[in-house]
Amino acid sequence: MSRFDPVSTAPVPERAILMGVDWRDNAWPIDRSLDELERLADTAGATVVARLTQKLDRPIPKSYIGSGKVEELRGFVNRLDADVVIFDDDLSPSQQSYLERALGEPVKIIDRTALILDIFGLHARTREGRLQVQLAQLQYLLPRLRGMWSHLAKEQTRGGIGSRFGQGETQLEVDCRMIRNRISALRHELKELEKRRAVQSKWRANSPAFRVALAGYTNAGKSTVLNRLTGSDVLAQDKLFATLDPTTRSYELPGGRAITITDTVGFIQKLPHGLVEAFKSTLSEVRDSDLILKVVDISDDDRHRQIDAVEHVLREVGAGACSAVTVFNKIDLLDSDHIEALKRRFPDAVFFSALTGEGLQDLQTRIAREAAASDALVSCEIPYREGALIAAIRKQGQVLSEAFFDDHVSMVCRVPARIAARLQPFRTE
Ligand SMILES: Nc1nc2c(ncn2[C@@H]2O[C@H](COP(=O)(O)OP(=O)(O)OP(=O)(O)O)[C@@H](O)[C@H]2O)c(=O)[nH]1
Ligand SMILES: [Mg+2]
Repeated sequence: MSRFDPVSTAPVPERAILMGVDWRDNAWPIDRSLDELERLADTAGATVVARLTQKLDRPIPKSYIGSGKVEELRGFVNRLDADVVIFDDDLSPSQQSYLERALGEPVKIIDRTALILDIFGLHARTREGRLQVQLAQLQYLLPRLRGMWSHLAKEQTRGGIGSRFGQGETQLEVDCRMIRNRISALRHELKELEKRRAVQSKWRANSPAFRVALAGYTNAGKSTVLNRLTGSDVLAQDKLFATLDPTTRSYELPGGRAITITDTVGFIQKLPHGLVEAFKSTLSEVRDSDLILKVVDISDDDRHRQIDAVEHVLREVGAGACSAVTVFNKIDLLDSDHIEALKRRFPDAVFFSALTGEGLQDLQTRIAREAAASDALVSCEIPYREGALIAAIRKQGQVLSEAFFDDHVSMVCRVPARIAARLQPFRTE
């Protein structure tokens, strides 16, 4: 079927060429990085028709890649009738517009960041998620407007259709101002939402439930882990960045202890800093948790590089020092000898399959152990008027001994850190 088939009503997938630079000190081998870029392109609805690479020590300031490579790329674009060239690293606005001119209209030049921003735009569901993505997209767009308008400026000197649009520079200035206004409106709106989130998280901080957050590389299986543990039905898909907005579920551990588990956006190597910035308030869910479960897809050959990338983002959001447990997920995809060897190598990790449930008990036991370890042993005398606090101790903690007096109860108990803080005024030693 031709791509211009007049009968088909489905959107025609864009034909994409991937362009990667093999830097001398690449953390990822270029092929693996391009495999991932291809999955991102696929998630965004494009079909990859070719991949090109070049070995370089550093980017060429004007054109990013060498001039011979630009020519080669142009040949590929024409021969393969490509709609878009996707660079695996960030291009500066001027490199992007130079390449667009060099390769000729109508091919689009985008980079990894633009592709990720596009996918985020497709997957954002909540108001906050959509605003965060819009903000990051406009911030990306603003410095690139000049390049876009240069096409129209060119048209103006030639006359004809397009030449009557706006007035070159003035129109550019109008657009820049509009985008800047929109950016500050978005910032304002997000601040308001953030305040609301702060109220919620303060409320949660007062609630003694132990808070667990799932973090990890995109597609590691975080949402499936949440579903397996809590019996929920959040979207889990073999797609990159299926989850964008955080979901929190309460959950009762087998011993009866109530905890909450939060699933959130996945990480990726070369995650654009602007996006981390835009998602700061969403990612605060991870930073403010009592325990991070670092979910790793053990079946992925790149798992070590993925772990490094996740550590990098966690540090960036200020969650680098939080207590954490590594969960090697998808053990159903490995043979048992391999798993045994890995267990010996990583004695502290939990081995789990969110798909089959294998290792569920180990995971539950481990969470319970971590929760118990964060508890404090407290002796206190609590006046009866603090009924809610007494009830919280009974519900969330363990009463080891108690004696009743006229106006207070005297207790020795083991309680979560947040209850221990509330017991501070009533402590007896
Ligand atoms: N074989 C196997 N597949 C799994 C397991 N856990 C998750 N998957 C699959 O891996 C894919 C990704 O799972 P998700 O739960 O969406 O992953 P995620 O980490 O939430 O990914 P994003 O939200 O996209 O960042 C889905 O196709 C799941 O069915 C597992 O234990 N074994
Ligand atoms: Mg998910």
